[in-house]
Amino acid sequence: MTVSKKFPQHFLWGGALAANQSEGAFQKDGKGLSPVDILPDGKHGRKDALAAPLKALKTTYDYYPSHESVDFYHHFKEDIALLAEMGFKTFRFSICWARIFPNGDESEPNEAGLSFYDQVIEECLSYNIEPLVTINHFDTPVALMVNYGGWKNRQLIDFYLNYCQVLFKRYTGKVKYWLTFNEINMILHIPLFGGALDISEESNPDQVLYQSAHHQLVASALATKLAHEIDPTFQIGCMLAGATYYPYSCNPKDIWAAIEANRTNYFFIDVQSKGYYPKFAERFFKERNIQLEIMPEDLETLATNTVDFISFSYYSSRLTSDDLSDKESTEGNVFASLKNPYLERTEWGWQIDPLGLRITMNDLYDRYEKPLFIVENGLGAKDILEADNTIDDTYRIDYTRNHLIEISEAIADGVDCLGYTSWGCIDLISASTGEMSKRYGFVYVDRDDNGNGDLKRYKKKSFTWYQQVIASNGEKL
Ligand code: BGP
Repeated sequence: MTVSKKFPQHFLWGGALAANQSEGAFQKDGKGLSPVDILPDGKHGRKDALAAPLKALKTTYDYYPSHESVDFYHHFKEDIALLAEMGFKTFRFSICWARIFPNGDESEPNEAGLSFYDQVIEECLSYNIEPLVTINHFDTPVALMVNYGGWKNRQLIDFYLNYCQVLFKRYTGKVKYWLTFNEINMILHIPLFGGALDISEESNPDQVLYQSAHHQLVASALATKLAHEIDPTFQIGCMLAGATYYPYSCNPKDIWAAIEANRTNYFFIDVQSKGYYPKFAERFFKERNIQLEIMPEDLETLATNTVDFISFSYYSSRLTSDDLSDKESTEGNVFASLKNPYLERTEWGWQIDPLGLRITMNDLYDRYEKPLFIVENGLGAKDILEADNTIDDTYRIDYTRNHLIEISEAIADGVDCLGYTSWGCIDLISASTGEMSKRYGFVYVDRDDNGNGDLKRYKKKSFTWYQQVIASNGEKL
């Protein structure tokens, strides 16, 4: 089946990776430890390690999936050539903070780390691929957690800005699109990834989480200011783990529960896009005994340095109710959702809801009226490499096509959408489970959950399909 849809002329088609899940080479060229480097895979206690990372740091595990990962560090030329062959207009990747500042607090950067990203960026530009850079994708150096307590410490704002300054100056004229923090709302759900935080011993974790979030929001605003001073053509985006919550029923109590759940996500983008804390935050903080320490200049900083565009990830809608006790739930992107009887689920239990993407896009655009960028979306599935080296991932083609159809519908609704980067365009390690077998890519990487495999790359069936989608600017879906 081929569907024809309309997309804007300069729509940025592409895909996304993140350093912490693809690079490997975890100690190469002076790199410091990243949060993911201290974690085992799911079978060996990843969940417990995420919940108490300082303890995990002192533990020795049999296997650390990130240490070699899919070794993008040594395969980037071959990988970017494959992306170019698919016709990518943009490539989203992240810079690993600990490659540039191994301990996070040095004043001078590590030249060897920078030279790696010089090469990645040059490689993209040589194919006319627009780099879309995430400055911090779950990647605050572990040393900042150990020595400063992570983002709960206000000093991290300065360390982050020093890091940003190095990147902005070095890549002016080469990189235009920047994202300050990947899925900034994830700090509430995976504090190690989101904020290099260990909250296992905290008496009021909410206080720590929201104080840390405040520091990141100020850091993001100051980075936006700095970016615009260094290069006024820079486009700075926030990044949300998106997806609208639906109410379980038309019971007004369920409607209210959904409003409240959505607000926990909007909270972040309200600050980054509107420039001030939403009114509902006052009551929310009071009821949870959260007292934010806000410096007098912070509110002005937030107000005058809002983002240029809003990016987000979307894997599935979410469902909630006033009474969760008698209802079945299912896995989702980090946090579980109630099971929606109208939706099918992936092998990992994530619900599949393409129309939910149109709904989320309309919600976000109605609320903020700024250009959107879908920077993560995709299907995590078990792929089979056949004896003839082919991979038939028709299910991934169907998933992606159905989501692209809804994006084009949202564009027809009037939403301004800059582009689409599908997640894990080359197979990589799953963030939540540490598995390799949860694959998202158009390119298969020969590696299994135990670290076996020769890392060879193979094109999946979806590779050719996506190539034709891009070549036709969405007219052949
Ligand atoms: C998002 C993260 C990504 C990515 C994705 C898929 O939350 O930004 O890093 O991993 O989810 O999740 P998983 O890898 O757990 O399947």
